[in-house]
Amino acid sequence: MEFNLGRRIRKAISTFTGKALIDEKAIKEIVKELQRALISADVDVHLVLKITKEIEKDAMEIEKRRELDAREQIVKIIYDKLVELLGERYEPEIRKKKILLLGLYGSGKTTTAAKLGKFYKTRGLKVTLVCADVDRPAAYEQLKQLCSKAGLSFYGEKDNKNAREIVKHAMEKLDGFDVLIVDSSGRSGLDDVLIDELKQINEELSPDERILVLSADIGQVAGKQAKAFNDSVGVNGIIITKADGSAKAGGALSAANAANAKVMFIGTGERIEDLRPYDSKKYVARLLGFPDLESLIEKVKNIEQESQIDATKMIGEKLTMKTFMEQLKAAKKMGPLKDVFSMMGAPDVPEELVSQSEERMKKFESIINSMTEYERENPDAIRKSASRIKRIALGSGCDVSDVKELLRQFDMINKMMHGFKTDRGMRKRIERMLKKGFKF
Ligand SMILES: Nc1nc2c(ncn2[C@@H]2O[C@H](COP(=O)(O)OP(=O)(O)OP(=O)(O)O)[C@@H](O)[C@H]2O)c(=O)[nH]1
Ligand SMILES: [Mg+2]
Repeated sequence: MEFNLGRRIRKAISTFTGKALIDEKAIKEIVKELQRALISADVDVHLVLKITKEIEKDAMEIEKRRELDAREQIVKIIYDKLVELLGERYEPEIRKKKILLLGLYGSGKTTTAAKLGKFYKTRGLKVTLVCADVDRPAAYEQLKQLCSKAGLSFYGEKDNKNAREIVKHAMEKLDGFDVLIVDSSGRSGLDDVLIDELKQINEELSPDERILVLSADIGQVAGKQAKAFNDSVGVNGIIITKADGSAKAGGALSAANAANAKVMFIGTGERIEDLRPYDSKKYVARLLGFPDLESLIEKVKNIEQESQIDATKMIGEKLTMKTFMEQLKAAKKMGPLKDVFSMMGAPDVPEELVSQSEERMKKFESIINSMTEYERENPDAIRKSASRIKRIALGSGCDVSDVKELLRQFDMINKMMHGFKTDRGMRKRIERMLKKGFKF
């Protein structure tokens, strides 16, 4: 299923944006995952390597600049490259025209003829469908039924095996149509018989649009087929059908784009309404589950805010009583103790807990003031020595239990900070601990 591609890319992006730190490793990881996802959607390996290389290069440059919105910038690059890979946007002209649909067996020509007819009908044009499939016995009935279902006028000659004649008669007998859509025979391959028949219809009809109908499940072969049909009969563009049911739609769309075939519409279901003009931006947005790039970026921003930890400050720096106290002081200066928590990555501390903590903090500050320089750097030394604990308690006018409490809290925070380096879920654990009554 095509949503598989979407799901995999979405997952890769959310893993990436959820990282505490965007570094080379994180970029390499998402690039690898994108490669896997695209290759599994049958996108040509060379194309995959090309765009992922470009993504990697651009992302690495952003990483080097260490800008705050690196995540957003990188997600935007991925989005843009996917759009580039999948082609452009087609805007159908709403005007009088003659359309010839062609393609191999079962690609979806007849269904698409009806869908396309309905599309133009709902835009105010008078549409007639012509059955010029003289190969398959049931073709006449199939199109006729679809037409009556969609309220479209139909022309066909059940027993006539000459496609050119049918088209000729249709043109003679019908006037007053705005859009004439001709459904032609399928073949198992692009052989001389098919080419000849298409050329004949083409001469008779002189269509404004010759549209090749391709099924998404042929994947990257779509590129070769588009080229072959264009070389032999000439096509103006293609319609990719069954984009809803195939895991290879990405492969088909990207290959068509690489072969310079213009994707005009995509079919996304069996119902007559399931056809829409192609727009690679919308396609990617839908693939990723967002209506547009802006809303995707908005989401990324939120993830970023949720997980905002002052990672550069915390990581790599050994926590000592000194730095611990510096943080406490800084927080005091800044006012709300909430900032300390937010620096630890736990921004949503309940207010009551914070106000309760202020007093405790003052106590802690005086305890830390009673420590020697050595003790502040090596809290372990205090922990191991009952006499040090006693001396510090006395000096700060607190109880031994307060000193032990400080050590315990310090230890916890130290572990948490270590956890930030490796574990994003740690933040959740801190929050849980805080809710259970972890206090300063
Ligand atoms: N899910 C899905 N099914 C589609 C779509 N387009 C066509 N189909 C189905 O594909 C099958 C073949 O469609 P047709 O329209 O008969 O194909 P065709 O190219 O006219 O086939 P021949 O005339 O035999 O060459 C039918 O069962 C359609 O319902 C689509 O966009 N999505
Ligand atoms: Mg057909």
